[in-house]
Amino acid sequence: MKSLAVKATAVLLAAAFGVGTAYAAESLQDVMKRRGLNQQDVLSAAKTYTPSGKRDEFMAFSSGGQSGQVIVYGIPSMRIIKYIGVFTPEPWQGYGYDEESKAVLKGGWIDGKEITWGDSHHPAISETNGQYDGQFLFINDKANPRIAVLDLRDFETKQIVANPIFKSDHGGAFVTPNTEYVIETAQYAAPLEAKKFYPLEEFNEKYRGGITFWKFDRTAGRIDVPKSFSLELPPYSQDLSDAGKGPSDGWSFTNSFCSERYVGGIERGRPPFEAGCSAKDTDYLHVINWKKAVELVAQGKAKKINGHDVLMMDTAVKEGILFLIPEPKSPHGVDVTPDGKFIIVAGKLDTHVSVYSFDKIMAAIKAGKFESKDPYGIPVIGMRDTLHTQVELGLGPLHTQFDSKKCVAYTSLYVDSQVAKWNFCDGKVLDKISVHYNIGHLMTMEGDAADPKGRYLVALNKLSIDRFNPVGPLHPQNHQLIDISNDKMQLLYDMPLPLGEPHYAVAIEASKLKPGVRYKVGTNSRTDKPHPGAVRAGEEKIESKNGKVTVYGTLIRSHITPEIIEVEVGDEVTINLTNLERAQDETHGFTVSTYNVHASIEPGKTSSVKFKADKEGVYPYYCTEFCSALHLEMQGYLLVKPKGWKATTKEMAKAAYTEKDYQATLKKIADTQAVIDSVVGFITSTNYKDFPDVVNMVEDATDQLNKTADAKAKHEAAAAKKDWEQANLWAEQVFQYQVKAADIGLRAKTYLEQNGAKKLK
Ligand code: RUQ
Ligand code: CUA
Repeated sequence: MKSLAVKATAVLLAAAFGVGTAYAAESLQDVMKRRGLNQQDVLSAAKTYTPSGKRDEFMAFSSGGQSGQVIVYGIPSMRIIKYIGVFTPEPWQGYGYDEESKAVLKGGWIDGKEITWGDSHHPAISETNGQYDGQFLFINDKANPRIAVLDLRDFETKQIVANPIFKSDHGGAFVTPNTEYVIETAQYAAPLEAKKFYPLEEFNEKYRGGITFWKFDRTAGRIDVPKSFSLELPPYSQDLSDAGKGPSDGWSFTNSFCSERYVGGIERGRPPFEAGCSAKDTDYLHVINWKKAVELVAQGKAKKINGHDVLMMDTAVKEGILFLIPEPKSPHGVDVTPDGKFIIVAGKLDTHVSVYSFDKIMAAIKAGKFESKDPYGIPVIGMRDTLHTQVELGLGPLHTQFDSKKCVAYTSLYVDSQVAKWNFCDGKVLDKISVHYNIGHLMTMEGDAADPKGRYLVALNKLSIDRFNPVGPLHPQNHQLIDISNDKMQLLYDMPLPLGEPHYAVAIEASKLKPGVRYKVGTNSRTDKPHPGAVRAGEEKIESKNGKVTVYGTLIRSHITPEIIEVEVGDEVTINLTNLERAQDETHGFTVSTYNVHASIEPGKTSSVKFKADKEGVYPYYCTEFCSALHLEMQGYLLVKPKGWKATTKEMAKAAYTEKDYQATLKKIADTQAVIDSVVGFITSTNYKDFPDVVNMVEDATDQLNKTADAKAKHEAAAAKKDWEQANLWAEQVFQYQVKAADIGLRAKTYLEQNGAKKLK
């Protein structure tokens, strides 16, 4: 202790007299020297560092890979801002632990079975006229073919739909230019009929690929399942897709691999899939007239498979809505240029990217100029007749994204671990940059849209090997931020992503997102409708009949109403809770000991948890978010009583409060009121009404103060009866409301001071 004190004194003296360099403030040069940074590093830091309180220009939505979640982060800071539970239960948000989200997850059950994991690959932001509109996000699950809908007003998953005919998917989610449809394509071919077995010997005849067009109802914010349909496709391992836009609107494009239709079989002495699926020099780009397909389905030309409309291949061929074009070799990505004129395909085993001209494709179709038919009778258009150009980029080209600058594209080179910048109009390579290591997807700002924003590129690297401090054999993935605003690309930042393998990400201008701060009181956030279990303050109740106990409760700092729930063993218990807070960021959580339930209840939301009280005993419940100074006291007891248990007459223990205690509490209330009055005086002396956030806080504080009236009446009534225990406790409750009001008031005052509020005269 003594030596510490001596040290502290020395430091103070040194600071006061400027003695010794160790204690002087470091200059930028000092820091650069100490941390071994060069000019370039400092420039990168300046381009990415986001000071406290400042926000990012873009928001990225990344697939969470095998976590089945979505990861939200800011660009250029690369700060992770949220994880969103999508295909997988996510405890923080109560996702999969409250009844409302369980209903969403249940939409993703397949063959009546619960699936608790997902392999999420491709997120897509909703578009209006080919431009990101920031309203919805879609993402697919490859392992269990499903599509999820997230609403960007609250960043919550609202719907999961399971594909009715596929066993896997990869090419999803991609949206048409006005989000009329969300596209999902099968990956590994299988029989389309549910639970139908055919041997691999019948692969060519009975196994099929396909493409599903999920109808999106923007007003409802949900996929309209009955209005959705699919197109039967050959068993060619359809891979990624993209929708045409501008001149190519109405068409969609899907690349494929393994058009060899190889079925593997190492154990039968055959070469493995990797050999058999890459034997041919070309695979097929699928060209589909989806607008015409919609009409055909409306005309009743689809066949029902598993209750779902499917346009069969022979219909598609007869009606002229499905064509193939050879594409080299084992391709992976397909991307339509922002102007909608070209379709870019990259072959994993070819060093080129191929740029197809939409005009040329249309001309060939119109002229009926086909080089052949595939085994299923689908017309094949000659590659030479449709190519605009081919550009040699490097080894393992995969995905392409676009710049705000005309004709400029970026393609990931998996094997070379590079990003190539090139011009798709004149076919020239412009620049290359190395990334670490093995880049899969890449993403530019709004790089899928008709009007990309340029500025930044993120390389989604599959390996990170030596980039970060080692954490055992399983490494995080590495998202590298690259500045693309100049001729030469510049690497700015490495972000480890430790939550599955994020395949793809999309980024949108932050100003386009308009998330809410609270729900209308009593909202079921998963349906966006009023929750039947919602109640207002004072309406809380517990109903019990026929072995079912239903609690209608509320949450507000810092108590749960009710605080005691009594049930009999074997009862089915449903606890509905409404968060009555209006204050921003005042979330309460809720759990009951050992019953495996949890809810995150944001201001205005109503959530419910349900369980069978199958164990006798005493189970505390509590709020799981540190919401206020008395958060730990935000608690209650679930009493699970033995069958037929009779209450005794024993009274609860009383605390021996006296009149003196009551008077002391009253004094505390008066002092606190003086603080509140001075804060209110400060706020109202400024132009606070010009600050919407402060107006909200003032409303919240007033809400809290309004609650004191009832508690005051109660303590005065008790005092009149000389019941000092009740009088003192209700007076304490008045004080608690005051503390919360004062807390909000002080936050408002600080906000005004920091944001340049002006004094009114
Ligand atoms: S994947 S590395 Cu999109 Cu699933 Cu390409
Ligand atoms: Cu509410 Cu802690």
